[in-house]
Amino acid sequence: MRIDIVSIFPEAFTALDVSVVGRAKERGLADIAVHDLRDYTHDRHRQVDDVPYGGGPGMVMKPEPFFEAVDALTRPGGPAARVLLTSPQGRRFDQPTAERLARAAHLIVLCGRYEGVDERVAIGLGAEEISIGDYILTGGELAAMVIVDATVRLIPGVVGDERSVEAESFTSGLLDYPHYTRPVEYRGLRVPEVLLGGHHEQIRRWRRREQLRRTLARRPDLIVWDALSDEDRAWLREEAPEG
Ligand code: 9D3
Repeated sequence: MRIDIVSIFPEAFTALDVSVVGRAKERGLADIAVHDLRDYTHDRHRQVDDVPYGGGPGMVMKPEPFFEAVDALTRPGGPAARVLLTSPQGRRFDQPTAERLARAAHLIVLCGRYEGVDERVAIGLGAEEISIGDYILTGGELAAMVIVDATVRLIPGVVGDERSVEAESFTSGLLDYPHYTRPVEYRGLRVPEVLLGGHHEQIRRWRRREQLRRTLARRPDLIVWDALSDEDRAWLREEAPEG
């Protein structure tokens, strides 16, 4: 997969050179390039923003550098590129979106900044606006890195053990159970006894119960009651007797 990122802060993307994405780059599974939006301006000041029509605070990113960047990065005869625009107004990025993007041959990620981006970028470039969540960032660069990280790890061969990625599509939709490793006691905190015994059925039931308990406490929105077993539902009713 080819990924082009366009930003006024290209140096922010060194974070993508480490870990799983970095290895994917090295191994040629993801061809990721970062481009300075200002390289697609033509004026002496390399201006990428201007005052908003209609007035109001802040600056708006000009359309022309984005259009020229996408033109330059879309090879004629090459695979049709999907163009993304990071934006607080976008659809919320989630795992199904990452799975959809991972099937693309070429992604171009445009990073917004300032108060916003001229609306013609979304309309004229067919750019899909994507937000990463309901909190305010200072710009789209971190959002772009989140999107690229979540997408690249789904490319076949990128994550070392293919089974861990496969397993994700079969997960319960619950939060994970607590994990422990050695030592068995640290600063007075002990590993739960059930994990030390090697009784696999007991361990499986304990972990399932912990998953249900945590999900109910922290992410009740994730619980699909109809998808649970009678035993699961009974456990959950113990946790939340009034529910
Ligand atoms: C507080 C300013 N807002 C209303 C006047 C508008 C605003 C503009 C630009 C708020 C944030 C930003 C910068 N954020 C992004 O470009 C962004 C973002 C985000 O803030 N949260 C989650 N996902 C994303 S994707 C891009």
